[in-house]
Amino acid sequence: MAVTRQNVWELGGDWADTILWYARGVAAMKLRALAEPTAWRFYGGIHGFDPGIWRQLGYLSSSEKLPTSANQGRFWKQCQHGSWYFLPWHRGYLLAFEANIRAEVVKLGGPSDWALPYWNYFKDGQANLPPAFASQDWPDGKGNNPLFIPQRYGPNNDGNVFIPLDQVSLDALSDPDFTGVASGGDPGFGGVDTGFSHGGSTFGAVESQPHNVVHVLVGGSDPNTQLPGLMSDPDTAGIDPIFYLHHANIDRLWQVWRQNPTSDVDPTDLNWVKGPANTGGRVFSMPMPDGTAFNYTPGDMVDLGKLGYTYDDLSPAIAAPEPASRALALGASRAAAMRGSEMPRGKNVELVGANEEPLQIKGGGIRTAVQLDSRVRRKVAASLDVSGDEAPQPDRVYLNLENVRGLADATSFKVYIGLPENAKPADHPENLAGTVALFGVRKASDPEGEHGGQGLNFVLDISNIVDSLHMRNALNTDSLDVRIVPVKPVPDEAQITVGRVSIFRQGK
Ligand SMILES: [Cu+2]
Repeated sequence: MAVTRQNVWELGGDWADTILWYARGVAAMKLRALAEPTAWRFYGGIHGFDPGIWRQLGYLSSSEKLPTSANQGRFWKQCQHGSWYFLPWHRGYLLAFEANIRAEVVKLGGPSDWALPYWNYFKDGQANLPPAFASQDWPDGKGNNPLFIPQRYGPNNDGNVFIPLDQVSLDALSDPDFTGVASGGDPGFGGVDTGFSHGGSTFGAVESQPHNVVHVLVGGSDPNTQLPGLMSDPDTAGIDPIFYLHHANIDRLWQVWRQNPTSDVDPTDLNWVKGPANTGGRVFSMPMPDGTAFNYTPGDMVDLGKLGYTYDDLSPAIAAPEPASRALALGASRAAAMRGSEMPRGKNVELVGANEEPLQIKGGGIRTAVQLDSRVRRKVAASLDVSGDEAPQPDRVYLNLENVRGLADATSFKVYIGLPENAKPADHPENLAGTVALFGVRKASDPEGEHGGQGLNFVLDISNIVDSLHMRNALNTDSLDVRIVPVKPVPDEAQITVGRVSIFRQGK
């Protein structure tokens, strides 16, 4: 029997049956001891676990028995980030989680077709945290609502949780490639080729935006202690019941992307299809309500029909790109009009320029100058001057923030390029390259961690901005101004640094 995951804001009330049953299922999982594989916090530990942070936040007591080392080794610290496994790993995680909740629901006399709802913060009027998650009480007014957690601070760190739409985007959906390149160009919709990657360094487009940004917007950080909200850190995110509704939306976007006519297909490379186990890495494995383990590969995760579920709405939620002829009529450059057709991208990646020194991001932000190599810059300019129908695809241009390190995951910044001297960034949305959030930065900066503290890399597509600079003759310059503007002021203790700001071209 196929089940349908529904929009949480359209269930017919704040405490519609689907939500009420979710709360009862969560409550049942929360009653179990941490060491039981179907316990609530055990499921959080599958995503990520850090005993120090769990203790600080009150989710682990020092006397508590941890899961057996066999169960920790098999199930815990599994989430795949900064990787082409990001989407399929989380799809299997949600399926198993949903099966556990459904088993509780059925035990309590609820519907056997219960399905996890999703939160589509992009839809009109749906940017607020669904009310059942914001209330400390059950609908009958009794306290201890299991969907409520206190460590959810929101975009202003005041406990009001909503998604400001100027900080999120669905641009990832127009990336035609699932997987991209790890060397400064397009990372693809779904991420770059990695092995088992529990905290990778380069994010795919949909993981970066909206996934990471929504995580830290919901989680925020405690204004008094600066500790992250649960959703702001991958080692605690899976303990927050809203996590699963956010990820159901990301999972839905994968299916929306697949149905997009300009999208390529999911990878066919065996290292993707068979997962990290193909090269000797860990098996993706989830504990099921009957005591068995559900082992899966990315290849098992591509067909919703076979997996037995769908979504009530798979419409794109963004306008399709303008056809080239109409884009030209609207005054777009020829290069932009051609890019609108979203042909597969050339795989040649070349450095156009970089800034000179690492940057510390604090307070209200910082500016730096990216020195451009004149030869490569001219190549970019020439590719933008396309003419005729047989012309090659114009170059794409990417801004990279490399080796971003620090301690505060709930940090996000807006990145602007080519701003005029003395301009106020907020007055120039046309120069905004994008918003990035540092979900995972603490782990990625740990010298003992998976990548030796190399930090995170962010890749922003700036093709259209470069194109319009070129049209205004403003690209004919030796350096390009880049401004990094924190969304909220960054305290010095956060120790946020950017190793290098670079610009790459990608094309023929
Ligand atoms: Cu996530």
